[in-house]
Amino acid sequence: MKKRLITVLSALCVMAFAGTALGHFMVMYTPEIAMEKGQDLDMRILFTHPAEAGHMMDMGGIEEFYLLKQKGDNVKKVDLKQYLKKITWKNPHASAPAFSAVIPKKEVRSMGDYVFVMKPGYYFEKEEGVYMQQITKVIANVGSMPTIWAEPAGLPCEFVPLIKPYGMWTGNVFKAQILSGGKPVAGAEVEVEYMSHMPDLKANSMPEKSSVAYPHGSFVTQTIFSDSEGYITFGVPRAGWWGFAALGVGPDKEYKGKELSQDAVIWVKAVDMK
Ligand SMILES: [Cu+2]
Repeated sequence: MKKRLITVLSALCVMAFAGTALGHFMVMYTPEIAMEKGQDLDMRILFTHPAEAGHMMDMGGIEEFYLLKQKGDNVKKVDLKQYLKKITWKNPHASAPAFSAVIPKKEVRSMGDYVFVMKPGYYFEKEEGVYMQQITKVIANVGSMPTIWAEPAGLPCEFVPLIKPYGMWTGNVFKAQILSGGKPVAGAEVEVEYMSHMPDLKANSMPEKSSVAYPHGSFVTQTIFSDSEGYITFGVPRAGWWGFAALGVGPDKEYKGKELSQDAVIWVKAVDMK
């Protein structure tokens, strides 16, 4: 009897927690992350609900935007803030301030991995009375030579992949460890969404039509948890872009006297085997 009550209560807790800020994703997008040669990378940074081309949020500017790449035995950090341009991103029923950036070829020329990191400002979610900040990572590769993709980037919180996030087939299992302050986070709640409305970089918008028919709301934002050592596993059912957001795992818990959800986000891309 006692046991059952605890189960019910913990289920309610999980549900209440899941209700906070469901399906928000910082999106850092460029069409191709597995490149043969270095090239200009056309990027967009926006804050939305990508599975629905839904509601958009003002991310509160960008605090940090840089890439990490291997140079000799060291990892070199290249600041990319100079390339940011303010834009307005328009979804069918919402729009918000966002950013574009063309990262010139000279920054992504040599073979190896490029870890892009973006730390936005703070977004205040009025309904919940909490601030949100999603520290976002996307890993690209030039020339098929792997370098630093599996290394922690030293972020306040982050996903460290255990499978090349730019070299995944449809049906592969995405595995990653969630770190906060460099330490694994057990039992972290992770939301997973599919980019079912592909960003249109010319129009700076997402199309109205979804590429997925969702049979029930539960499929729009899937929820998984990290295990006791901070690992997540997720079988990737479809080609395209998949976003993972570990909620409230970051070390900062408060901003301007209000609760802060400092989240880790990573985007990965799967390709069909032909
Ligand atoms: Cu929202």
